[in-house]
Amino acid sequence: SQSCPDGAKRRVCYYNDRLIAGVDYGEDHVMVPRRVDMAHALIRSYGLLGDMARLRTRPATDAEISRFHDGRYVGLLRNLTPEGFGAGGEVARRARGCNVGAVSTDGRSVDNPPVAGLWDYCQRYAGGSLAAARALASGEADVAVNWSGGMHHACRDRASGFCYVNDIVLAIDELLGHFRRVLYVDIDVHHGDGVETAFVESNRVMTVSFHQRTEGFFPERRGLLEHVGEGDGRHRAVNVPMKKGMDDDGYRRLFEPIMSKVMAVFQPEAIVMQCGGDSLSGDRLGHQNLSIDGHARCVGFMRSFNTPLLLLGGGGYTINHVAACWCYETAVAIGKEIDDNIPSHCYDDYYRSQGYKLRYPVDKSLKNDNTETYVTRTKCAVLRNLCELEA
Ligand code: ZL4
Ligand code: CA
Ligand code: ZN
Repeated sequence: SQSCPDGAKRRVCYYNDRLIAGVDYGEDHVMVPRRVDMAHALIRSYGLLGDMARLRTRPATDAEISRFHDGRYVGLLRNLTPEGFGAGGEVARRARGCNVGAVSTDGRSVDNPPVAGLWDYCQRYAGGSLAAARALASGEADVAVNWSGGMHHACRDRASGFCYVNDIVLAIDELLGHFRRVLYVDIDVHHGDGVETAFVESNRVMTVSFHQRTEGFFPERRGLLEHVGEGDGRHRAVNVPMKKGMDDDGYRRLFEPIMSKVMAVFQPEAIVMQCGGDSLSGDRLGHQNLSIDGHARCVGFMRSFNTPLLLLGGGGYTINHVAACWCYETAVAIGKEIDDNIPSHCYDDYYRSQGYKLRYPVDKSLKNDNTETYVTRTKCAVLRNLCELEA
């Protein structure tokens, strides 16, 4: 991994678990784990599996998950079944205390439902991220990929924002056993609050989140420019808040100078990147306007530093867009160009609305509230904070 020039191939390890695709958050819930299977089917149909080593792994153990999570919360998740929950009483009460199944005023819609097979699901996506971290630590891989991971909101003792177990914190913790400094970069449209909080006082982990910061957007009151980390971690939390309608150009004018500066001042030995697909144009929850090229350019940019790189999924609620994006980013990880025409495969029908092309057009009618002045000011403010880390 020391000296492969950019554009050159990388040794890529890839994790996929078919059982994750069957997890059901509820029929009208926006989180659809099947999108990971759709991405996998696309990756296979493009012939990319032959360019990667497949990670063989086991689900994460209770002990591994307990390295970050609270023992009582782990015990609750492990024993939670929709039946036990439905029976009401003690289990449901304890679960609600951990933000699982907390009911909103309409009496049914919840962010974190007590899904069937919940613990198995958590063990599998966390197992994938841990295996990916180990593949980087051992030097087996230059890039390791787990599109089912990236659950950045989960806290030590509670679920949040569709996330129950924080596989990112677990993977970073694993990397810290082998690397002195680990950089976390989060391009999901939401703020990476769970990861930032876990390492807010650490001088060995820098967290960087790019996100939509508008009135009422989840998670509220997080990800402000002035949140820069605390104690030993001061200036090692970086937040890049954006308005609605962010396009490829504006994003790039923030991402590249900020990440170049981060790499220069922090000098990480490993990078973990959360590639949430809800920052793409046309997402059901996000209001940004990135194209697949704009999103993948960020991945390509981080790859170009030749530092061990862990790629994770995250959000993404227009599932055909997300699957196309993660397939494209898998090709970027490998260093292979792929055709825009989607090969015929089992999930074909989902791509009809985008003319069976990988790259779908952005929303030309969406107003970009990120003025040139806003982008310049935000960039300068972030760079100024980062200067504080220079010796
Ligand atoms: C939904 O089930 O802001 C939309 C949106 C539609 C179907 C019909 C139910 C309608 C969740 C979201 C009512 C749903 C209202 N349907 C849910 C404060 C909230 C309390 C719950 O990408 N209501 C909470 C979480 C965010 C809130 C975003 C992003 C995760 C990630 C990484 C998490 N929660 C208001 C919303 C549903 C829907 C269910 C929804 N939830 C949109 N935004 C939220 O960063 C994976
Ligand atoms: Ca983010
Ligand atoms: Zn998100």
